Amino acid sequence: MTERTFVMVKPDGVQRGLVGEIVGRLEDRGLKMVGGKLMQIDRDLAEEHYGEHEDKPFFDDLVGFITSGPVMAMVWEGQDAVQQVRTMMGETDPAESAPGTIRGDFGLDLGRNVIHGSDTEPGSNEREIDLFFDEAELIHYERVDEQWLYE
Ligand code: DAT
Ligand code: MG
Repeated sequence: MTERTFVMVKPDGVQRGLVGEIVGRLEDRGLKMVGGKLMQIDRDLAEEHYGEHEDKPFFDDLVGFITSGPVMAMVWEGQDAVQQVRTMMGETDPAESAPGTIRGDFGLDLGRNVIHGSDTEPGSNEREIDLFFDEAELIHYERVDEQWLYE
């Protein structure tokens, strides 16, 4: 099923110069970027984005971290995009993520795990996309290799 997912290179990933590497991996896989912007998240947006975690002990640190510097917010589209990006990201904790995954290749610490991707809970992807992007910011186009990516 063709679907969209929200992906964000977190402040650690931006500061470490990993935006290009991460975009490249998603592009190489065949996923299509349909929206993207470098942005500084404010506290309100951070708290809403991570609302499911508001009662967790790490919530304040998480909000502090995600607002600590620019992030690269993106929307990616493709077949089973939500699950495929989650698989490419690895586990939440980089220490438990396999080599070859983004978190397994570029992180060591749970609180500095480089990338966010929507989870597979139905509706999570669209909720996050709506939170960060206006519909007009999402571009509809075909990539020239799509006929070779999909049967
Ligand atoms: P994910 O980012 O893999 O979807 P999540 O939604 O459970 O993971 O948590 C959101 C972020 O919060 C995660 O990327 C890192 C941080 N986090 C999660 N669990 C944590 C914990 N036990 N201690 C500290 N930070 C945590
Ligand atoms: Mg999550």
